[in-house]
Amino acid sequence: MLKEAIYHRPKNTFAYSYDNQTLHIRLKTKKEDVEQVSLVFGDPYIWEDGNWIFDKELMKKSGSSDLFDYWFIAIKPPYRRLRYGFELVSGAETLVYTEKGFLDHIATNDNAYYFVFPFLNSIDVFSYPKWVKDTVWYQIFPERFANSDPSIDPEGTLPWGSAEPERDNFFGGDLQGVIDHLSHLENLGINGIYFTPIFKAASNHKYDTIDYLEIDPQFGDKETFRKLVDECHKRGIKIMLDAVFNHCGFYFPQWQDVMEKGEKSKYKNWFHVREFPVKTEPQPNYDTFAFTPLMPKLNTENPEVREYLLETGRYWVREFGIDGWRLDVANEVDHAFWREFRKEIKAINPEVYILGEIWHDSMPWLHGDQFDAVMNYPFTNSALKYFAEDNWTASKFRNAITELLHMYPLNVNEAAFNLLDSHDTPRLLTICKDNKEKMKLLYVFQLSFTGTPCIYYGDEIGMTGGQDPGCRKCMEWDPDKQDTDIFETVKRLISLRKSVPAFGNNGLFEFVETSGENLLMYTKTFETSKLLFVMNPSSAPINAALPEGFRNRDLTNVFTGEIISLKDNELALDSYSFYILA
Ligand code: ARE
Repeated sequence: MLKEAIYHRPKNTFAYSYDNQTLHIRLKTKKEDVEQVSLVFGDPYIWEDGNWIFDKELMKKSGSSDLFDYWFIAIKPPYRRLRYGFELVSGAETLVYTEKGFLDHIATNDNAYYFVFPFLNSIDVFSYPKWVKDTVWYQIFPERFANSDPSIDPEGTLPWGSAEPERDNFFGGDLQGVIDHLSHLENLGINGIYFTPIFKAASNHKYDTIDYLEIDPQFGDKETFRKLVDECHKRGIKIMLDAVFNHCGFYFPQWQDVMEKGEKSKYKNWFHVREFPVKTEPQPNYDTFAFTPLMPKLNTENPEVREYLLETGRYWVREFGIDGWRLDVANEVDHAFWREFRKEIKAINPEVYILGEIWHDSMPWLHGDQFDAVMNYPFTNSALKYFAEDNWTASKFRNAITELLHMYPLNVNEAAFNLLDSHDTPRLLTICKDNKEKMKLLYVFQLSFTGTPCIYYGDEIGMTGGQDPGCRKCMEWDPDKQDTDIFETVKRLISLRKSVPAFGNNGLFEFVETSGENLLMYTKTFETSKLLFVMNPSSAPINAALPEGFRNRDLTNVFTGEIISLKDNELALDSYSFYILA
């Protein structure tokens, strides 16, 4: 047994409270090294004749990557406290892994050896707004969705779709345009909208905020925004706004005051100015987002800045009833601010979804005291490498997704914001090199995976576009130019996600090991209902030998409704095809 690879550490992704009664315990061992793991566990205070009383229960393998096997058990300690260790069997070798190292037997004379989950306090359980589990999001870049009110177009606005998007051109998208096209979203089955920034700013992307408490005049006014929120809520559609608290825009009045008065400005400590006078060239002598002089970084350790931003967060929840905040460049703002932000927002409405924009491992923000979730770009990157770019084999993809699922507690995974592209990346169809069959496979995976999925505006009708600004074209509203085949596929998948419990977030996701380079199979299980997803993202047809539970009986293709009878339990898959079997 390779002891160096055996790892457990309580109170993070290896031992956590899943709900008020349940602990999830995980262990990591070298791949294919350990044949059997049992949890050895008991109440820390129950002894008999000087011996600690323990139970033993087999753990199940919850996944394998290229390096590790992961073991899992859910346990409900009667008194919500636990002492535990692991009995590992590998061939003739049996070891007991405890907090104090390895024993050759289960010692009961002293339970101080063992790991401990001291007490399952309900308030410590990672909780997120449960409506998120059943939400399918649609991301809107407001400047490019629909122009319904030309009277508020900024100077130089171009006719809709008349030119390629540039960093600094405008096409007049506005909030009334969203209201006028809600039926498109309803038809697709969307029940959540994520808006990139809508507050007053100079650019077409509005990440350079001038006034956090005003709607940008080119998008409309507060009355129109209130109408938008009401119209969405009437349709069961949630609204999430984009909070840009890491930095402001160059024309933010407080920054302009610093530019004008330098060290004499009463706002000089709202920012991180390294020396005065302030210089923007050749490099800014103040902290910014990236090296963008037009985006001065805000000093969120300054109590005045904190209160200003906290009031922004409260205001749009309190006065307009928004349902979520997406936090821009969230990883560069201090944790103390986010802890306070969460407290303030949840005090007004505990059901608000707090989503951080972080592109990497985000466990430090996901202990339940800061964010409900992050934008799951590691999911995005793995899915694109396998389904779109043909860079990975099925086993490499399984390894990456298995690692991803074990990077966070299950209740964190359930709230993860699973996107395939965004306003910061090339569009899905472009990444798929215009192969829309590959794109459909990505949607099957995204819409059946654990977490809350997001569709980027226009992808559903086959829009293309490269890296920002290319991915920000005007939405295509000419029905003759919309790809209804993609639309109908996404619509059907969303409908299945909503109507079939195993399909959505309540279904347990498990890979089925396959030998083929490309054949991907996984199941989703909810109570007694089990779905089998079989996918071939390659250009060559392949055969799939179906697993136990889907053999020697007629099957239903849940996606099409057709009944399938297989003579030898082999399913033939054309290139770029999928089956969802029950
Ligand atoms: C645009 C171009 C830049 C150009 C700049 C010039 O993209 O290449 O230099 O214009 O002005 C907003 C606008 C962008 C604009 C940017 C700067 O939408 O169009 O850039 O402002 O003016 C990292 C951050 C992540 C950030 C991305 C862009 O971690 O937070 O970079 N995303 C948010 C928003 C953006 C927004 C900003 C931040 C600024 O979603 O839309 O940009 O408010 C790897 C790294 C990530 C990195 C990612 C993308 O995966 O791990 O950390 O994200 O690449 O670069």
